[in-house]
Parts: sequence; structure tokens; C-alpha cells
Amino acid sequence: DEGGSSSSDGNGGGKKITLGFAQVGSESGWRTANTKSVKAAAKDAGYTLKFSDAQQKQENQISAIRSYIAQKVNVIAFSPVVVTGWDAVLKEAKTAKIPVILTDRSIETSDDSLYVSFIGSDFTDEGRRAGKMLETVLEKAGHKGAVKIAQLEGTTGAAPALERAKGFKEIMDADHKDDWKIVVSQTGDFTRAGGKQVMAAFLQSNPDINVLYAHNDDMALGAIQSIEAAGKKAGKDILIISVDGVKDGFVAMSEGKINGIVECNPLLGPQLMELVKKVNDGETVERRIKTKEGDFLQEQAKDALPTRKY
Ligand code: GYE
Repeated sequence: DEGGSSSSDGNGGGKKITLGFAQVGSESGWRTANTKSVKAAAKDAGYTLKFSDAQQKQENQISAIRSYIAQKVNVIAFSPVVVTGWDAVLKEAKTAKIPVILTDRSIETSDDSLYVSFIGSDFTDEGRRAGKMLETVLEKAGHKGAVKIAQLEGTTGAAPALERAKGFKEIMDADHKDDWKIVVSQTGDFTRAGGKQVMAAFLQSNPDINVLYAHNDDMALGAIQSIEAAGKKAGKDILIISVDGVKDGFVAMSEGKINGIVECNPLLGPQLMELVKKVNDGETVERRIKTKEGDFLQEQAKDALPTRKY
């Protein structure tokens, strides 16, 4: 079942729940794992899933949500590409009495009644954890002197990009005003190609960069290609911290090319389906559900690799 069309022939006994899910895109390993998790969990729960991939474009997501409203689905869940600009379409859902759940990414709105719950990670905390992790990594590397950081940001205006930058900066401003500096910062759109291209430009303009903070593993993996092409050693000449913890990230870390990864769990499907059921039954649900995750350094990478689930 690809979940792409609405057909489904299961019979769950009672009234079958139809869930409309508007996905961000397929930009990263994280996203691929998230999509798989959602599709599998919907199937296990016996729901009819209408699934769409917005290719990281807000207008595509808005039309997907509109079509779910027109099709009168029971519940809408979506992972908003960016934080702003959702009020109009969410008001339409509210008028149609279709409850909306945010998964993975949050929105900015002045009207809290536009969604019932938000399930996902705390990205600001991930940014802080990345900052703390950099302290450890620098110490382990015996690094002396100025810390010149390149930051590869996620998609512009997306919650994980804004908040991972914010949390990291908090640690910098609090404890490293004098010794750390972000010398370049630009979006790589959460993709490998973006990370590769932007890192190549960074290395041209700032050849003295000695740290890379990438908002996800995929951009770090792309950047590693450019670092190596420039004749430098990833994980040594340039210390690398990233976020997510996808398998390829762990492989690069076990090879010594990434120094630390802040985990962000994409396997939200099962929890989301439970929430969908409660919402559909009219139960009151928690407004904010946070996922649990860990931090990983190089020495843990090899041991952790076989047990990674995404
Ligand atoms: O970190 C990144 C993906 O929203 C948490 O989106 C998600 C982010 C994830 O493209 O790899």
C-alpha cells in the first residue's frame, strides 16, 4: 500500500478513520524514515490514509490540506514546511469541523484553537545540546585557539532551522562570547546537495573554518564531500556536529568524519495514530507531546550502529 491514493479495503470493524497527512517532502533520510513510520502505523491501526508529499513547498501543502477538507477526512495531520502562513487554511478546517494535529514541526499563530495538539521534538533544546556537544568535542580534540564555526541551516523559516540555530546561539552567548564565532551561516535546505554546494562556497570564502554545525545529517554528509574535495579531513581539520542520527550519519561518525550527533527521532507514526484515535473520539489530548532522544559521540557510533532503527 503506497498510501498515495485513498483506496483501502481493510475492515476494522467499526467506522474506519480517514486520516489526511500532508508531508513536507522527501528532502532527507529523516523524512524518508518519518514517512515510512506514518504509512506503516496508519496501516497497522487500520486507518485509511491519504498521503501527499509537498516537495518542501508551502503552497503544495496548503492545497493538499484543502483537498482533505473537501474530501471530508476525519482528521488532518501535517508537518508544516515553514512556521508562518497557516491561519487561513486552518480556519477552513475548523469551519469544516476537522481537527488538525501538527506533527514534527510547529507553527506560529495567534489562534491556538486552530490545532489540537503538536507532537514532535524540542528543536531549541536540540540546538542547546549541539552547543554543549561542541564543548565536549573541542575538549576531546584538544582544540586550542579560536573556534570558527560554519553553520548549515535547515530550510529557511522552518521550525527546526529557526530553533536549532536559536538553541545553539544561546549556549554560545552564555558561555562562549569570546572564543566561538559563527563566521558563515546559510541554508542548505536540509538536503545533501544543498550541504555540499553551500559548504564548497563556505570553504572558498572562509578557508579557516574549523567547525561545522549542520542542522541535519544529510547536509553534513554533503558538506563532507566538499571538505574532502578541498583536501581537508572531515572530523579532524573540521570538527562536525549534526542533528538527526540517521544511519548514514552514524556510518560517517563511525568512520571518524562526524564528531557528534544530536538525535531527533522520526518514528512518530505509532504515537501519532494513537493521538488520531483519541482526537477522532472527541477526547481531550495533550497540547504538546515531546519525543525522547539521546546524544551520541564518535566512540559510541560503532556500537550503536547495528541497533539504529532509521
Ligand atoms: O531534522 C531534517 C528534515 O523537521 C525534524 O526535517 C525535521 C527535520 C529533520 O528534513 O532532516
